[in-house]
Amino acid sequence: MLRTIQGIGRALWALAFVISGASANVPDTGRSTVPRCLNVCPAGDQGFTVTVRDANDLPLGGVTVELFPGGCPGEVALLCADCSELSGYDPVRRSFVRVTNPSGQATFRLCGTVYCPAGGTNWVEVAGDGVVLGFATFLATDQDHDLDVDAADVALVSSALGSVNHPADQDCDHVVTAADVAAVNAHLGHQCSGPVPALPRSWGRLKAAYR
Ligand SMILES: [Ca+2]
Ligand SMILES: [Ca+2]
Ligand SMILES: [Zn+2]
Repeated sequence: MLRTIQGIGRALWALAFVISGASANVPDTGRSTVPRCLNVCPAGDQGFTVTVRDANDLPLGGVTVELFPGGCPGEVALLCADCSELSGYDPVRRSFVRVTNPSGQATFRLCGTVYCPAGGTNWVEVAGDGVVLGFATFLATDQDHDLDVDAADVALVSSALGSVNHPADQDCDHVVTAADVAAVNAHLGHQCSGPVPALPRSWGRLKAAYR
């Protein structure tokens, strides 16, 4: 009897070791931090950070963070050619990739407009080394997707006031309010800092390249 109990104890200890061994140094969904809003502006002045931690709450460096449009296969990414940061865009998977620093953080400052033509929320799957950490939504200041923020973009948000789960939402509270109008207004005049492709011929090319 005693031997059996000792045997069970050893087995449990071994199991606990295997479980802890499997979870340490592996991204943990509950401990990691994923923003709900993935804000982008053509000027690249909006950023968001994903923080990856393991089951022991330790930050994990060297983890590949991917923003994958799992809920929107038709995602359109219009990216400025001249951005201070490489886009890390994979045109095949239509995803954006960064590697976490020693603090477990991957910060994205994208220049351009990323959106889902079908609309919707939480269509971006955020993963760390293949472990899904959460879901989020790209939100663009450039509402009409011509790579600038002007009065037309502000007007689009104003006309959507009161709408629920609308792409004009900028702060992820799911309702378009005066705060969202103010948020886009704050980026008025922002555009790609490099040459903006001439419309409409290059527009089509650019779309084709990033679709
Ligand atoms: Ca615009
Ligand atoms: Ca809002
Ligand atoms: Zn801006």
